[in-house]
Amino acid sequence: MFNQNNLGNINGFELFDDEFMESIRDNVGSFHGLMARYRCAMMEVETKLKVLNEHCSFEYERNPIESIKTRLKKPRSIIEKAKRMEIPLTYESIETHLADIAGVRVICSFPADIYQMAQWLLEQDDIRLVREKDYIKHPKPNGYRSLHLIIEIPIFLQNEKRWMKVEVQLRTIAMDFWASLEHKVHYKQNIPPELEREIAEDLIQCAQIGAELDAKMENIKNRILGLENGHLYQDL
Ligand code: 0O2
Repeated sequence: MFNQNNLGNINGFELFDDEFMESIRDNVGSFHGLMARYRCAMMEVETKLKVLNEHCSFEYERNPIESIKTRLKKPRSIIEKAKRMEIPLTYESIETHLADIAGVRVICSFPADIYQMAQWLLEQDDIRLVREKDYIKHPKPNGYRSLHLIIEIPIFLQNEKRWMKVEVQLRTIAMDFWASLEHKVHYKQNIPPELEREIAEDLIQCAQIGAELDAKMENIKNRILGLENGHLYQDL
């Protein structure tokens, strides 16, 4: 049986991926309802970011955001993550424990823009910060850089207000370039083991080059705009 509070009714669910996927199909209405709520939350966050970008456009004559991408985690990825986390396969538990079902990726022009956009977003009174991971100040060992925010945002339905979690990833173009290509390499299956280590080292080096590029471009921008400390927005 597959209902609102029971995604699979499966004991030892690790053995029953296909059965689980089947049960999603059998109770597709509830699953679509959940995904629709995440989609609404993503739209709300995307709109807020577009408003901030538009604000900068008339206030400062520049756009700090290059592009925004949104994605909903696929059912299979949701199950795999739930399995890894060893949480029950119920809607309630998935909503509570999985923070990245709805993802918004924000590509900014410069590192300073990332922190400014994040600050302005988090200052809004209908946004709650759940968790922040700063992989820019503290890159992952493989070189990955991005600012991750898990936020909660309310969506208003017919008769209720629901707080939904959304993962916001903020990156520069250089960080996104690296992450996109690393993702492809990472998921390529046929890398010989003797090459793995070499490739990992090269990827770290590429990430460092990306970080230098970001710093240099930011410095050029600051010099052109005559910003001694880089705080374009300080007089707002
Ligand atoms: P997809 O398809 O991009 O969404 P947590 O969620 O806090 O329990 P988790 O999942 O490790 O723990 O979260 P974290 O560290 O914040 O990273 C989650 C997402 O960041 C990933 O989502 C990627 O999008 C991105 N990411 C993190 N590390 C790397 C990395 O080393 N390389 C690349 N290319 N991306 C990374 P998913 O779900 O893995 O994939």
